Amino acid sequence: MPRFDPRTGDGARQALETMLLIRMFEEALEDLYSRGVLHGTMHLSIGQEAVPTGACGALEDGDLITSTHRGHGHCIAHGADPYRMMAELLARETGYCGGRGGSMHIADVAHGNLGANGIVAGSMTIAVGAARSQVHLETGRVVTCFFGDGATNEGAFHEALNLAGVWNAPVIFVCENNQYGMSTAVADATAGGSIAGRAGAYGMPGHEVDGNDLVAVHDTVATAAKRARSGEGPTLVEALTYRYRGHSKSDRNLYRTDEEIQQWRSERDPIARWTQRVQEEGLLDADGVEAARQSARDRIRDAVRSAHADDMPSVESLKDAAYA
Ligand SMILES: Cc1ncc(C[n+]2csc(CCOP(=O)(O)OP(=O)(O)O)c2C)c(N)n1
Repeated sequence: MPRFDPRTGDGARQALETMLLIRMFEEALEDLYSRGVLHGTMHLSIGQEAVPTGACGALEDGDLITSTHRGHGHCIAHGADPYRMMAELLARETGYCGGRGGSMHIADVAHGNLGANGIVAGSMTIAVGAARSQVHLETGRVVTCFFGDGATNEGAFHEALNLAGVWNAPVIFVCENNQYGMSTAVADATAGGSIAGRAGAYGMPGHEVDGNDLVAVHDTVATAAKRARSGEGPTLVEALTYRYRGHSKSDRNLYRTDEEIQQWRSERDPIARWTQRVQEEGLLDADGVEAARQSARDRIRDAVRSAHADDMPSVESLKDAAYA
């Protein structure tokens, strides 16, 4: 059974709270960064929350995911603890990688998250290998592989889809098409006009879906997961979405207009749309919405406070996690 059904009151609340957690987690990161408390760079997925939330909500506990450089949403939606994520970003011993990896290296193997990956398309072949293992080990698990539109012009994308097709591997490829790979618009870099359309070359179904529509993402991935679990093979899902923030902290947004960003924010925001829809459909009332908001706010505030109070790794432990 999928983790939640967004058409029930409980599922609607879970979906809302997860999207809010992702957004508030990243807003907290921005705040910490601007105050000089958090160092390095990071890639925020604010605006894209319905993709990981809908996709991971359609999976079962025990299923696997692979992630990207923009992976906070994948982590949270697949069950990671925001406190341990925050500790990782604040370079604390209690973080997922003992504070040594930061944003782009968080893995949460206990919940089936095989990890973020700083190499564009780098997790795609890992996902196919993991899916092949599930077949050999007869676990009945499926693997959801998240990647960006920029990854679809890397060799690894084509190798991964080809091998998944040849092996009939239980993978769901979820492309988060947020319209840009750094400053390059999808249309300027992608032949053929459609990422989902590439699925046909590898013998699998391809679906384009509104990535800011929680239910559309959930249902498409649920269908793909069912297909993968029953041995019918992989699916490619192209989820159309948008990132409001720059590519990373050094982006000055010179390749797009403020109007474009504002249009997505005001007309297509996934959280605003879901909040409105659940109330219109009577799944949650205003108090239920506020309770989800308050719960997410409390969890993020506790995560920041607790992580902040933790120790940084000692100098003596510097080499503990070095393998070469
Ligand atoms: C193999 C490789 N090439 C280039 C880079 C530099 N790089 C980091 S993120 C990025 C853009 C990726 O775009 P996309 O896959 O669409 O993901 P998004 O950032 O939009 O989420 C690039 C080119 C990299 N990390 N790895």
